[in-house]
Amino acid sequence: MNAAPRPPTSAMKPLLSVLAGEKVWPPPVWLMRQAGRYLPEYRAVRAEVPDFVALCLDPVRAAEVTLQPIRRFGFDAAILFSDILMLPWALGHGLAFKEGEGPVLPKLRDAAALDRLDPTQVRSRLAPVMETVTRIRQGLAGEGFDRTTLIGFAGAPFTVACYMIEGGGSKDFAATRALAYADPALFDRLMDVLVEATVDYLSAQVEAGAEVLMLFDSWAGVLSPTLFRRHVIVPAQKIVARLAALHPETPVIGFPRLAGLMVGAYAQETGIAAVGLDTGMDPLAAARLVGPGIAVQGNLDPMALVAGGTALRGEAEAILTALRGQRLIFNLGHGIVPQTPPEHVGALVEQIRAA
Ligand code: 1CP
Repeated sequence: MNAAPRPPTSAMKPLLSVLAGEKVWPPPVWLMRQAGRYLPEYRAVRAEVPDFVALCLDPVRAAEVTLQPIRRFGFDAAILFSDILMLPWALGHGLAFKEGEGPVLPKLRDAAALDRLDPTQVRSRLAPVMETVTRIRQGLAGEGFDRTTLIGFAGAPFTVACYMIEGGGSKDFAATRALAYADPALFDRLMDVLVEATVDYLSAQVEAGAEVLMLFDSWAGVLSPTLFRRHVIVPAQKIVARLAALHPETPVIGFPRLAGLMVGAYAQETGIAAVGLDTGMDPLAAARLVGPGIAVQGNLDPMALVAGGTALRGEAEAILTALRGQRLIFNLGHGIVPQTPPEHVGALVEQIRAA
């Protein structure tokens, strides 16, 4: 067993301090999808590797694009450049990214397809991702980013299952929800496979150098409260408990997007250190539901970042005012969109640092 979680000290990186229970002001700031197509330097690397899966499996380039936004903006966190769908890929499920279409996967609808998944291959097939993690840690230290924390991540089992069952993106994941009601035993078995594989994958990321982990449950909010408990809260509980036993010093941030009122139960019952709020959540009301023991992360509208100017300043100020002096990690309510002007990101970081 490792030592108990360290008490916070001001010598800690700001993000780790907030996650350890300290109130840090101005709040640490990073942005979901901060590496990506809005940056010309990302587009240049992307042009060298047209296949997105190949980019995620290229440790030198993946580490490079992870560091690009840190060099430009000095964010408090770097997030591993990869994708939540690399886990189904590693399970042997198949994955392709089609230009302009997003991800395309085979549709998992029966026990035969589930039985074809091979969890024994996850660590070896994702070894290049672990090498990326190690390279990012070395890059951050080598370039003097001593206050920047490295976040590893995975999709949460329900959101990963959404893409595996639906065969790609969807606006409401109707086939996934229908299957959850029609064949609960099959659905539970898929969730169990994904819980195990996710623990294995995230644990390997910590061993490689990740300091914080984040679970992206982007489609949690399409579920009824009953199914939300069964397929969002319970799997997150299992993953966080297993990781806490393996790596007690590594905090987990959960992002149950569109959870609405369920955010309170999610935050209190899963064992996470911080909860990500999506764009539609009132930060003060959400923080009350979440309770004092858990930090909140969020939740600027990515479209305010596209607009810039007074709209951006006003929206950022509203979050800072609502949670002034609280345990806040400033972020967006969802990922940066490609049309975002990089100067607006710079202006936002300046505003947060002056808060
Ligand atoms: O063309 C390109 O360059 C690919 C665009 C892209 C990028 C930059 C995809 C395809 N994935 C990523 C990277 C990525 N994805 C990261 C890297 C780190 C960072 O934040 O900078 C992370 C954390 C993700 C996570 C991810 N992928 C989520 C969860 C968060 C969210 O945005 O809701 C989801 C749902 C995905 C699936 C995915 N990957 C890519 C696309 C276009 C999609 C969405 C498909 C859809 O449902 O429409």
